[in-house]
Amino acid sequence: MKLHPNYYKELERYNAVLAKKNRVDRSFYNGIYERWEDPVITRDNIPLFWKYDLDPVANPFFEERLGVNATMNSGAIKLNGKYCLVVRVEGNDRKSFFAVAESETGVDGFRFRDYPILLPDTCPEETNVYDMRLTQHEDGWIYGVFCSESKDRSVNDLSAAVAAAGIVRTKDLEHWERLDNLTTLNSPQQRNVVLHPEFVNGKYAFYTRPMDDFIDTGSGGGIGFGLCDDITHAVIDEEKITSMRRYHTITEVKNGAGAVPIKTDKGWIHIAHGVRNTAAGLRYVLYLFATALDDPSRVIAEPSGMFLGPRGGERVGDVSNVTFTNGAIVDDDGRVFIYYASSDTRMHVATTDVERLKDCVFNTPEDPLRSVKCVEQRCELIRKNLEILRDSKE
Ligand code: M1P
Repeated sequence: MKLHPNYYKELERYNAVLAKKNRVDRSFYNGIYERWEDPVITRDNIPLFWKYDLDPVANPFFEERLGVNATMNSGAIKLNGKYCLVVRVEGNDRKSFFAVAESETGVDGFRFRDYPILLPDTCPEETNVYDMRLTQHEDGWIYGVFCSESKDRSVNDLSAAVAAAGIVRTKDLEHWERLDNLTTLNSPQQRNVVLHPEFVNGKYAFYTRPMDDFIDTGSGGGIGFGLCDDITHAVIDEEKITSMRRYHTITEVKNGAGAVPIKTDKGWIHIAHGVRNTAAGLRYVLYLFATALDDPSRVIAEPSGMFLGPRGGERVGDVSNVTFTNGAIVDDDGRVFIYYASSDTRMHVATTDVERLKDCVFNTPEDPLRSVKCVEQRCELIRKNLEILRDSKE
């Protein structure tokens, strides 16, 4: 069958996107990580056959029938030698779904598998799903924990919603078993829930985000932590707070766990997101903290301020001024690929290694929480450096 001529034009464009080599952005330096010139996944990575009806009789003008608006917040693991992202794909209809995209390099050439993930339809009330965290657990399964959103029918408000943590598991990112949603007895809503990769005291351990409401975390003090016995019917009866929200910091309005924590000899490194309010709306940035190896809920290092925030074109998108991560991959040689979305629109990568991350987490000073103390902190650094500079000239 002869296809519409525009199909071949669009296919050429799609192939060029997938073939384009990404390069480190040399205009940026902070010593901690590299940024890359191009996003790793945009809606241009979506196969044409997901969007167009290729039948020239049914679609004589070669019009998009099921468009895709955004590709963002992706879980990440390395599987069978490939860098795999479970991408949050948002259709033009506003509903999100999950799809696996794979790359040989981790920084470019991300190709979606032929079909998106069709989750077992076990929750009739569920309207939307998004932001899957992928955990390669020591029990041998790969778990996906995601936000399962339903309409809140308890109030007379069309946009009121309830967020819960959905749980699936797989061995190959192809066949998925849906488990019960997580129940947290003391928190009515949950989002940004992450499964810890190891058992803690013989139990499954989750990082949670206690919330009073769908948007506001309300009295929720920060990122929670709780244990459960049975992952197939996960119930957490007690959440304790690990990384706390603090006044006049990047976490003042909310925070949430991001990538699955990275195990190092000095502690678990967490890459989370913090949210503050501004006159232009909420601003989401990434930040780091570390917890103890013998108790992954106990914070042992809290470097000051943001780790990564939106920059240049990253600042603009469907929800502007946002960077958000829910996936990172650590290679056997210690290289770390931090996948982050900008402004709820596209996916990027920042690359570093475990040694640099450790150095950043454990040697960046803490936030002294008041301007005058911050100036003292900076003056101390300046004094020391001016001495070093003087000495270097002698
Ligand atoms: O729009 C920014 C982010 O908002 C939510 O994060 P949080 O629950 O911390 O407010 C999430 O819905 C996330 O998907 C989104 O990127």
